[in-house]
Amino acid sequence: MTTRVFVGLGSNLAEPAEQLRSALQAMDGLEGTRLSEVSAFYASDSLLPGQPRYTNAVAALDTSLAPLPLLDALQSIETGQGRERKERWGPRTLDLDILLYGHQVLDMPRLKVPHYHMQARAFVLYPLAELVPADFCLPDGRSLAQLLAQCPFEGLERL
Ligand code: A4P
Ligand code: MG
Repeated sequence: MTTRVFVGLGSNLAEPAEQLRSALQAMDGLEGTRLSEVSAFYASDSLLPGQPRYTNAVAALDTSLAPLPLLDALQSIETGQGRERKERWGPRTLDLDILLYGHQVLDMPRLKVPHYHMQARAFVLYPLAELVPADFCLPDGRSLAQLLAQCPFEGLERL
């Protein structure tokens, strides 16, 4: 049995679009996992001033990996692509966030799903909207349409 998972990809160092493409390929190669769909790539300013612009996208995976093994696998892809964890929110070659894992709500020390900031980030919500039906809802019942209405597209550049 597989679960539909949405992963947010972000990079603002070392050829961001290439980083995203490599990560998509790596995710498709994970055990029990198939990359099903990918959004367009989007550029936007960093939420922290003084950092390079980000490239972001969202991918839909179908995976038989349980949540924590999937997180481990995504973190090894980040590390494999040269991610160094120095400061929280620092510039990074690759950030892979589990946005949604089926309709599950997970509150573990290492893994919180839905991802804590996704409901207010245009660079997550607009690419996600490309991959789901118009009436899609988060596990807490909030509709994606409602979240999009509160989150202006302004500042996002579709690449
Ligand atoms: N963790 C908990 N829940 C999850 C989850 N659902 N998915 C834990 C992935 N990881 C999760 O993450 C820190 C820890 O969160 C992990 O060890 C994991 O156990 P991290 O990726 O090492 O740290 P981080 O990315 O620096 O922190 P965080 O809060 O994830 O930062 P964000 O939210 O990713 O923000 N501007 C633009 N335009 N685009 C961006 O992508 N990203 C950031 C970083 C800032 N500004 C940005 C962007
Ligand atoms: Mg992260």
